[in-house]
Formats: sequence, structure tokens, C-alpha cells
Amino acid sequence: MHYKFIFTLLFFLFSPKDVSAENVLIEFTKFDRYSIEVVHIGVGDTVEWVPKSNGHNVEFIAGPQMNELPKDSKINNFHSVEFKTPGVYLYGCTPHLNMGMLGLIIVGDDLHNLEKIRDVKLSRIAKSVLDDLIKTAKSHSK
Ligand SMILES: [Cu+2]
Repeated sequence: MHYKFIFTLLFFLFSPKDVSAENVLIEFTKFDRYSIEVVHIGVGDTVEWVPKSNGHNVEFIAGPQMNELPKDSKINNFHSVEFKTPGVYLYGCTPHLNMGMLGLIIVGDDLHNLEKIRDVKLSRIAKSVLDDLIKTAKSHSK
């Protein structure tokens, strides 16, 4: 066998194109929740949502630039977003938003728009979930 050739091939297949950027994987779970609800990433990092459970998607509700939020995903689809603008992003699953299927992404450890995120109108349950996520986000930031 040409082990050397295979090793070289694997190296080129899996070597990252941009060493500084990172990918974070979040799964849709059967509990109508995202597997990771609060994510801290750097500017230029990518978040990927993996449909491990059916009936979910990603809908952006708020972000540092409200006029250009990342696009929403289709139900049951893999989704990937690269985040270039620092700040806090709030998203949820369209069918389960009112049940509190929410997530926060903090880009560049920048919490400048956190109070605007807190003021987003949501159902009572979603609001209490969001309050918990905000607490987590704050405790992780320096
Ligand atoms: Cu859902």
C-alpha cells in the first residue's frame, strides 16, 4: 500500500484553509433545544447547525446590525454562517421559538448590543430562557 501517498492526500483534504478561523458545531436535539445555546466565537469564525433531530431550523431575530441579519435556514437543513460583525446575535427555531428554542452567539466578546437583545419581544417562556442565556453569556465574558 502507498501509505505515504494516502497520508499526503489526507493531509491536503483536512488541512484548514484559514488556520485562524474556527468552526463551531451546534446540533438540533430531540428535546427542542440547540445542543449549545450560548457560543462565544471570534470575528470570522463559522457556526454550523447540524439537523440531528427533525423539525428545526435557524431564524435570526436580532444582531448588531439589524438591517443585515444572517439569513434564516430551511427546516431540517444543514446551515452555516460566518460571523464578521462583532456583537450579540439572537436566533431561534421558527416552530419552537415560543417554547424557548433559542440560541445566542457572541462574536469577538462584544456585548455592546446585549440590552437591545434583552428587549426583543418574546413569549413568556422564551423570555425566561433568554434571560438565562444572557446570564451565561455575561459570566463567560471578561
Ligand atoms: Cu425547533
